[in-house]
Amino acid sequence: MADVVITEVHGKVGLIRINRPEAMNALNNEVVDGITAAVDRFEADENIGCMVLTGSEKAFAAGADIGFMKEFDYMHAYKIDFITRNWERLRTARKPVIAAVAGFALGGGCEIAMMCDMIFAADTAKFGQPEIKLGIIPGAGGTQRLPRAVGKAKAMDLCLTARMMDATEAERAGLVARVVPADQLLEEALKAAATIASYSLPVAMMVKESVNRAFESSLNEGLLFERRVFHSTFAVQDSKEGMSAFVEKRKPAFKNR
Ligand code: DAK
Repeated sequence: MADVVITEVHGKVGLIRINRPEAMNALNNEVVDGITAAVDRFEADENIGCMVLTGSEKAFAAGADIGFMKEFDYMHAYKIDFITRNWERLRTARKPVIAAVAGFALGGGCEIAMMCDMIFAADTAKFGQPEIKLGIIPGAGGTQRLPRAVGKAKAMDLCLTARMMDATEAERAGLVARVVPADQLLEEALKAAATIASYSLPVAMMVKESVNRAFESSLNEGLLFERRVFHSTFAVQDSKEGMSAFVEKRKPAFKNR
């Protein structure tokens, strides 16, 4: 049987691909555990500076595997801590992660994309939280991350009507960082990831941590956090290298120190 999650290394970028074409990349435990293992591996690999999570041309992921989920009862979901038990690894990744989305990103597919640091969308991408059609609610972060990304009005619209949003609307609404032609999606995502990976890794991690703080604290606390982290960059050798290289009109040679 083919691996449901495939990993590749492209220079300093770790690529993670969901690979269940027969089920529109629907997410089951095997897929989520596979993503977790891939993130663990790339986080531990000193050579990797950024990750890209992608699916297929047709589907990034069409949500949770409905066949697997329909057998659940409340006590089982509670006891195994369904979703929480293996879902959070992407959120806790310290290296930046780009979601490269083509085709359907529905339910858990949209939610897993939103756990990444930014989303690049092919012009074929379609985002949605259609759980209400199944008699459930978005339960893997959708009711919390979607309003933060697109505002309450559009989040309510998507979660309550179950309609899909195309890439243009998603970019306009702030869910998506860039929209690119479908045949250039992976290339663009890998290129951006390579750019990120060319910088000092600890500094890229500090940027990510600081931007994320904007969603988890008041402006005052967030600014204080940012300022302290900024001060600490003067203790990073790579900041000396970056500024010296600029002044000396040469390319910096970052050492991740
Ligand atoms: N689960 C299982 N199979 C799926 C699937 C899904 N979510 N989505 C598609 N498939 C299968 C179809 O059954 C079909 O299989 P065959 O009949 O060929 O055997 C095949 O993929 C192709 O699908 P369609 O024939 O339906 O293709 P269309 O182009 O007509 O439509 C579609 C594509 C994506 C619009 C449609 O398939 C669709 O609406 N899919 C369901 C979308 C949805 O409701 N998703 C679930 C939302 S609930 C979790 C993490 C998160 C969550 C739960 C657990 N874990 C950590 C495990 C979150 C919950 C949700 O996502």
